[in-house]
Amino acid sequence: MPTSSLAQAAAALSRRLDALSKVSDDAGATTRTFLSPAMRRANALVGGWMRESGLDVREDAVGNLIGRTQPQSAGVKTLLLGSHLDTVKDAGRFDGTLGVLLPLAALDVLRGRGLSLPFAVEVLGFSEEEGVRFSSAYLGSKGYTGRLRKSDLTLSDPEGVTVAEALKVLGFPAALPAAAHAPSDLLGYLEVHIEQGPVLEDRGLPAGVVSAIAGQTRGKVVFTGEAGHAGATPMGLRRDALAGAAEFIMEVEAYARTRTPLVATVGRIAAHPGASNVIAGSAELTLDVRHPADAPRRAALRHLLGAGRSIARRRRLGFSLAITQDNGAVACSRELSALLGESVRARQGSTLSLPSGAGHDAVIVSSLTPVAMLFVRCRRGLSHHPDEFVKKSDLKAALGIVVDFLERLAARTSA
Ligand code: HGY
Ligand code: MN
Ligand code: MN
Repeated sequence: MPTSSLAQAAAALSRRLDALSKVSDDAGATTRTFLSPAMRRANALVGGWMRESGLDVREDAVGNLIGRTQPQSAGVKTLLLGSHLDTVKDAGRFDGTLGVLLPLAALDVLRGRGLSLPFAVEVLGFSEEEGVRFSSAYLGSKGYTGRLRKSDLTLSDPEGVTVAEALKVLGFPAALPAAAHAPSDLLGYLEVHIEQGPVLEDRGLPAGVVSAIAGQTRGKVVFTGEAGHAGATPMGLRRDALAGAAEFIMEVEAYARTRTPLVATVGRIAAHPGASNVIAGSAELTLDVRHPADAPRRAALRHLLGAGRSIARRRRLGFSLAITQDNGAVACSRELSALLGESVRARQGSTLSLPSGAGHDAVIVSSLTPVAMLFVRCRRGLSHHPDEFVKKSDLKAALGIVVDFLERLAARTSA
């Protein structure tokens, strides 16, 4: 099993992040969606690295990759460290993967220092966090925490394949798994993740501690009108679903623009039949609404539901909004975050507590155990983009913080 100095482990981490980014469903881009062929290859590659670090490795019923330092035993608690291995389309190298691979490097460094931890560690590579394929995020961590519901199994992708069918194709039971652990077995969960925003770079800090994770609601919106001849149908006689969708999209943006820190996004739209000389008979779009507090997010949903209905009425269209995901805001554990803050301060001289506008698996894992998150600076805060970038020196800084955190937690647990 490798034992490394901090510098060696950070260099190896950087090489692994590069290698993993090449495991993709799209040649020339990094794309790994839930239960795709690339996801299986990524699990095989990362599972091999977990074994190199001496972990027992398994895949659970929804394809999560799980590596344990020692078998579960009475009286020995487990610390969870992890993030997700799936990606958005044409993704960067660090979103999710950093939180799965950095803990392996930290264990190698601790082994090199001859430190054996008084608790078990489980490194988690969640199979689905982004919600790209089924427009509903966190299916991996929901499976791990026993929160997967029948309604999740019936979600369908743009090709009409359901989650249950996709699981069966890969040989996973389309069951509803129970939680992997009882809360009493766990010490907590630490997720290391790129900030995906500009704050750390603006403050000149390699890392910071996440205070809370914004609540997030996602939905599918459908406008239905009547397809017709683009040349022969007078403007006043049309029921143009795409024009109605366009008016709705502008309302989504206008509403959110005047209510910072609310953010609302239509990220995908599909018009049917989708021909240049045919008036769109229907238009399907995605909606993503987030806010650090729950009440303003719910108010936004109510407003946009009303706006969609009035646009539809005025244009003689049908309108529907189906919620595909709804997660309240989550506060990180004060105790774990304070300990993490001590490590950040010890390693970089000062610390910063900041909220997360992006969603993370910690939102779901927080139902099982207290969670803490370490944010790592990324260039220009760019993410969900192939130019996502973390400097090698920041990788080393984050690794040093997590090693320090594990040493502090070990000392506190042994005391
Ligand atoms: O969309 C998000 O917040 C995250 O990247 N899954
Ligand atoms: Mn992520
Ligand atoms: Mn992401």
